[in-house]
Amino acid sequence: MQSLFVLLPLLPFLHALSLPRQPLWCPGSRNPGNDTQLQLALLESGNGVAYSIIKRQAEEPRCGLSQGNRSCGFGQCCSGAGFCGTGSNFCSVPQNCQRNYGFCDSDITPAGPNTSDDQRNARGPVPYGQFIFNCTTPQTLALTYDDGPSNNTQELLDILRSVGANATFFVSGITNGKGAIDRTPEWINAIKRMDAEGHQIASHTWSHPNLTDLSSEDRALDMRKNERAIANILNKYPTYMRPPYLACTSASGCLTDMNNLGYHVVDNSLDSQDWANPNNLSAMVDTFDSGLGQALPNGSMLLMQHERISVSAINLTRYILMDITQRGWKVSTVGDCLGDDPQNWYRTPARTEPATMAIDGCVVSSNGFCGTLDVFTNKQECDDSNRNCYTQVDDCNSANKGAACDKMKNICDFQSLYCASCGTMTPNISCETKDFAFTNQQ
Ligand SMILES: *[C@@H]1O[C@H](CO)[C@@H](O)[C@H](O)[C@H]1NC(C)=O
Ligand SMILES: *[C@@H]1O[C@H](CO)[C@@H](O)[C@H](O)[C@H]1NC(C)=O
Ligand SMILES: *[C@@H]1O[C@H](CO)[C@@H](O)[C@H](O)[C@H]1NC(C)=O
Ligand SMILES: *[C@@H]1O[C@H](CO)[C@@H](O)[C@H](O)[C@H]1NC(C)=O
Ligand SMILES: *[C@@H]1O[C@H](CO)[C@@H](O)[C@H](O)[C@H]1NC(C)=O
Ligand SMILES: *[C@@H]1O[C@H](CO)[C@@H](O)[C@H](O)[C@H]1NC(C)=O
Ligand SMILES: *[C@@H]1O[C@H](CO)[C@@H](O)[C@H](O)[C@H]1NC(C)=O
Ligand SMILES: *[C@@H]1O[C@H](CO)[C@@H](O)[C@H](O)[C@H]1NC(C)=O
Ligand SMILES: *[C@@H]1O[C@H](CO)[C@@H](O)[C@H](O)[C@H]1NC(C)=O
Ligand SMILES: CC(=O)N[C@H]1CO[C@H](CO)[C@@H](O)[C@@H]1O
Ligand SMILES: CC(=O)N[C@H]1CO[C@H](CO)[C@@H](O)[C@@H]1O
Ligand SMILES: [Zn+2]
Repeated sequence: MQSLFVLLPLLPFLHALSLPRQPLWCPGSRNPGNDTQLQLALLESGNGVAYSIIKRQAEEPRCGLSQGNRSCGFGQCCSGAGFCGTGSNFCSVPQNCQRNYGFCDSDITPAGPNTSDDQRNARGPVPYGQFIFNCTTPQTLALTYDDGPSNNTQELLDILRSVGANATFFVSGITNGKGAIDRTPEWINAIKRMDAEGHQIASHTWSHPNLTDLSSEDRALDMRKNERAIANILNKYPTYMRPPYLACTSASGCLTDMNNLGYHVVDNSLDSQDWANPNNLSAMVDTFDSGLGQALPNGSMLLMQHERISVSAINLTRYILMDITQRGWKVSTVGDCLGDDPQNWYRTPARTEPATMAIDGCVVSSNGFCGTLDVFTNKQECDDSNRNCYTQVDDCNSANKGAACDKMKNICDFQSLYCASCGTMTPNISCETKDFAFTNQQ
């Protein structure tokens, strides 16, 4: 089916304020001529069910702003060009789906208890709820990558590891049809690896909306969804965020909302402009060189790049790392370049349910330690899972992972109580991972 659609190149999503609001190309648009072809092809294949679905769409295919604000039917998404359908050509955000005229990927909610009631105390010296443009530590370069994780993450992490450099990843939860970060093994592994190798994980929202345009409620919802998804992977979520398109005005109440949610709002001191010419390495190198040329010898730089632009994430990063070490500057995370203790970069969610953790998720993750809980469905398995829990605490202690081991032990203790009471009482209460919820000790 897919091959009959007009497949448009998935251009990396761009976010400078200076960009025209309407892209020149039309994401998600379909050529009606090809709709007819699609129907014929399905008829020939004798696939009656698929044909009837497509036919219904063909009869009432239009939706959205340009189409009298018509909404699509249940479960259908309204593409940018105003057609109803399913799949990432119609449903993926931010490019392909018109929100509010049907379903969009942004409407998906990660599993697990929400973070609505979490304490969000301000900690550390870095201001909350206002834009941060510069590093404060002299002679540091903060490398930041938006819109990941992506197909470039692993190679980028290899490059950073080869020189021992730490960077900051502003990750978005469910963009560009890549699947939810906490439900896609590739992205789960990428985010765990970022964390394990000393990089900072920050939020770039769940669905990449223009936050200025949203109501306070929708802003908080989108931020919290990304919190839950990241916490499903790492059992912690960021206190640093970068708004998509750098759009989060004070007048709209966005900055106040970010303050209430406990976020540092990170802009940049130099935009690599990788989005302007995504294949032109020398243009990016020129931009970087002239930015660095204007910096004082004891200055600093907070650079913005895009992870999905391969020439930027891979080639430009290689160039920068070579160049910057010659200058004697240090590459660091945003948190480090602002002098903020790594403990302040994240919060621990008040509530967690292991059954809703990401595939192979950590219930405790810190300093290279990933504590897991084996899934159980009866009392016997609960006890086995609990024994393995304590084994991990011992291993954790042997490896001197400090506070992480105490956190893990707390969870094992909760589980021990749970296993002792489940499956035995009248009425018989179930003994399953999904019914075991624990509270994280702050
Ligand atoms: C569609 O919605 C937009 C924005 O809400 C509004 O400005 C416009 O008048 C509506 N059009 C119709 C035909 O209802
Ligand atoms: C979060 O969970 C609480 C408790 O279950 C519930 O009362 C609240 O409505 C939820 N909030 C959101 C935004 O889902
Ligand atoms: C990422 O890689 C996978 C397989 O390696 C491929 O199917 C997919 O199209 C790629 N995505 C992008 C955005 O390049
Ligand atoms: C990178 O982060 C790790 C873990 O926080 C830290 O031990 C290491 O010193 C950092 N490297 C640099 C160059 O700052
Ligand atoms: C974000 O929304 C605001 C308010 O509607 C608008 O002024 C601004 O241009 C939008 N930014 C982008 C990049 O679309
Ligand atoms: C790439 O950028 C450089 C420097 O801005 C410019 O001179 C060159 O023409 C560009 N190349 C292409 C193919 O656009
Ligand atoms: C950086 O260097 C300039 C010029 O040499 C000097 O005026 C300034 O005080 C220095 N700033 C810091 C933070 O050392
Ligand atoms: C980027 O680096 C790759 C090797 O990793 C190389 O094949 C490619 O030609 C480079 N691209 C540019 C634009 O220099
Ligand atoms: C509770 O159910 C389990 C299996 O589901 C069974 O082995 C156990 O005997 C039951 N206990 C009581 C008190 O009914
Ligand atoms: C009739 C028609 O417009 N056919 C187009 C369908 O889409 C392909 C590209 O996928 C075009 O090459 C055809 O011209
Ligand atoms: C003190 C300092 O370096 N301020 C700079 C922070 O970044 C903005 C945006 O690039 C510059 O305009 C400031 O001069
Ligand atoms: Zn972005």
